[in-house]
Amino acid sequence: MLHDSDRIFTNIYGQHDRSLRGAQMRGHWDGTAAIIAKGRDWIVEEMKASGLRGRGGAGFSTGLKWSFMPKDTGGRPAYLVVNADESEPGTCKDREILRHEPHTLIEGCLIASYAIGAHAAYIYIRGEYIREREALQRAIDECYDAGLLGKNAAGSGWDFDLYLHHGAGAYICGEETALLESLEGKKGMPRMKPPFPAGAGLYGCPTTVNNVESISVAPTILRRGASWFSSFGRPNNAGTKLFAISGHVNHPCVVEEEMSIPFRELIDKHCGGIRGGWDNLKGVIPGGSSVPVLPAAVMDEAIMDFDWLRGQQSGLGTAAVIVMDQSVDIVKAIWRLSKFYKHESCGQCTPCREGTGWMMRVMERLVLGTAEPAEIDMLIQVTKQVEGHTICALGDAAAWPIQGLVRHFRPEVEARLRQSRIAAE
Ligand code: L3W
Ligand code: SF4
Repeated sequence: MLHDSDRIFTNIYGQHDRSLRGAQMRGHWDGTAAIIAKGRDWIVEEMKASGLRGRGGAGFSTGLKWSFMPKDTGGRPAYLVVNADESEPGTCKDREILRHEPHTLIEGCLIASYAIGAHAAYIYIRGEYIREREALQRAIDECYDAGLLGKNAAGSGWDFDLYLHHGAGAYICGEETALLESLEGKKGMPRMKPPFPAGAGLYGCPTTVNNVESISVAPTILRRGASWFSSFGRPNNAGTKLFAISGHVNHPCVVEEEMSIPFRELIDKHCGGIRGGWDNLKGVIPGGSSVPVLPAAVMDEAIMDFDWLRGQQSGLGTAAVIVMDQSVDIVKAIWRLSKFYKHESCGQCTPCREGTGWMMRVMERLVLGTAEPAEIDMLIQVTKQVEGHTICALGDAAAWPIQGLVRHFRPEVEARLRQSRIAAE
């Protein structure tokens, strides 16, 4: 059980002073130079031991990612790039950090950059986040004025500059290599991996790309210790986590909770339950639009972490929990996601460019009830042709929600086709 004193984000609702002074009074920027003085290896090892897995969707170990950065860069600069392009439908957790807790992120940028050998970091923020950008820039300016950024940042002996760059509203720029392309002034099109950014990232230099939340929790982990952080959640699913809960709950919210919290507890404790009661629950997309929907029966016993949800052929993703009650037309809801992915495909690889269009059009016929029943299996075959055959994960993200729909709601899809046929006769 998570107590208030265990929360990293103590101002997530903006109820306290957001300025540097306020952040310092809540414990941020406390002993930053002392953490840095412990050295690069200590920081990376402590992050590994904490068990923090990336909070941007993929869940890759943050400490391990930092350890990939070469110590000998061959004269090239190293960079930290923070992915604040939060665009995954349902996801609005980083927005709260940017608005109300910007100092957790800025302090995290300094410490992470030192740990990977970077003297500069870029925060790539989504174009629509205008107020968030303003709040973050104000906080960055405060830090420069206070000597926490710039030469000998925070008295650490490390020179460090932080730049804010805003995107222009393309979902694909949240994919790490498309983001790097965009930051370089080019069209946001994903690169083939490998090489991973640690080998060749921004301007071909060693780069670490991390999500806002991953960087923001690092200073508190290092202050309170890896074992404190790893004491929350199940093994391999450590820590506290921001959940963004939307849809048909009584009180949608963003909340920091212990990883591995049961779904029922999360919703009852923070959202006042399901609209119309638990019997009214139909399904949940547990981790942002890219992960497959799960039906109420599965969610009844769900544990909200990476491994449990993966075991159900879904995922924790960004922990954007989209709750749907019985009023939802689930076929139409998934069609809407197909339309989104078709629109956001960058078009450079054929399975995604053509496949997202195919999937959307068949989904459209399922919504209208004009598809042949055999098209359901054909649709699944198309998703298999796209999944795993593309340059970036957008292709998978377009395929998975449809697979989830057919896996769990096939009788509903079939009944819809039968009813339209009867109506047409
Ligand atoms: C060096 C290796 N680095 C992996 C690094 C890699 C990346 C991280 C994870 O997609 C997912 C996507 C969305 N040497 C490495 C290595 N890395 N192997 O580790 O890599 P990967 O490829 O597993 O994932 P990704 O490309 O970062 C992210 C899904 O998250 N998603 C969330 C989307 C979220 C947003 C948002 O608004 N925040 O867009 C939800 O499910 O679909 O599958 O850094 O370089 N051998
Ligand atoms: Fe572009 Fe889609 Fe290929 Fe990703 S999978 S690179 S979005 S065409």
